[in-house]
Amino acid sequence: MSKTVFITGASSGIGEACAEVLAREGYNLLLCARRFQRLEEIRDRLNKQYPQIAIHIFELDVRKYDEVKSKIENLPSEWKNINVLINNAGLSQGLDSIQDSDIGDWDRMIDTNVKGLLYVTKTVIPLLENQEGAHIVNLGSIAAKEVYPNGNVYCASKHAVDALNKAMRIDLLPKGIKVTGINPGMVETEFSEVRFKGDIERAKNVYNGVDALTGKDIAETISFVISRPKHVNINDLIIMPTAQATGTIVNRK
Ligand code: NDP
Ligand code: 8X3
Repeated sequence: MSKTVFITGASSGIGEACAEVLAREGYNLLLCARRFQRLEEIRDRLNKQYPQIAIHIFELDVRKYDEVKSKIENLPSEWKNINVLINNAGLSQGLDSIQDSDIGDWDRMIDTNVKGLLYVTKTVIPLLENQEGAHIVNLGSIAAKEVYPNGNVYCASKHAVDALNKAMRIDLLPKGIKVTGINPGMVETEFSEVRFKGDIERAKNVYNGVDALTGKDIAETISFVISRPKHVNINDLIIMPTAQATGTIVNRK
């Protein structure tokens, strides 16, 4: 029987690419995000390309615990056997010093990247238990491993994900649920547009002269990670563009 992968934040970027790559690999897909219309377009496109898989979509704001709990607990029964959870929903807001940054931006990052990931994980664990290949994949970042100027709260939120990877690996050990942290450098997605609140020019400049990673690069890595034999877990990966050495040291053409 085909395995089911639940991807949060599947409406763009890395999440959308995971849906595409994992559909190609024959997984059934449970997809959520806030932008439902985007999810409908992705579902319709993938249904045409891969008619052999099943796809279920639903609107979800991972920051709202009651919504997370009720929507996941009330999934149709055939969607309650989840093999893999990809905690991908996340964002950065602003790139300012602590003294100059906006408290609303801090709240959105912490609520989404840390609390949202926890809410979804807590709700999905009972559905992962006893499933073949039970696995949680958490999207961290190079910002989980280092801190760069003005990255403060985004870096802190991703450092928290790094700590939670380790904590989940310990706590979920008796349940046999694998936990993997995926930590990319620059991936060209809507990430910078969101960080710079729709300033497209500023967002484009982030990737100027760099062969950045694509969502597909990350998705293919995740596909590899979740297809290892039962006794093998890849704990943690850092994936960078060849032209990027650290969060801020980049060799631009
Ligand atoms: P995108 O902005 O392209 O995608 C982010 C996704 O998260 C969207 O589908 C968005 O959907 C979803 N999302 C955001 N907030 C919420 C929410 N409250 N509830 C549900 N879904 C939400 O960026 P990326 O694909 O690049 O980002 C994906 C993950 O990868 C993030 O965790 C990011 O921190 C991480 N990452 C990104 C890197 C990069 O350089 N791009 C590098 C390292 C890590 P919607 O708006 O429809 O809700
Ligand atoms: C996204 C990568 O370097 O902009 O997590 O923080 S970075």
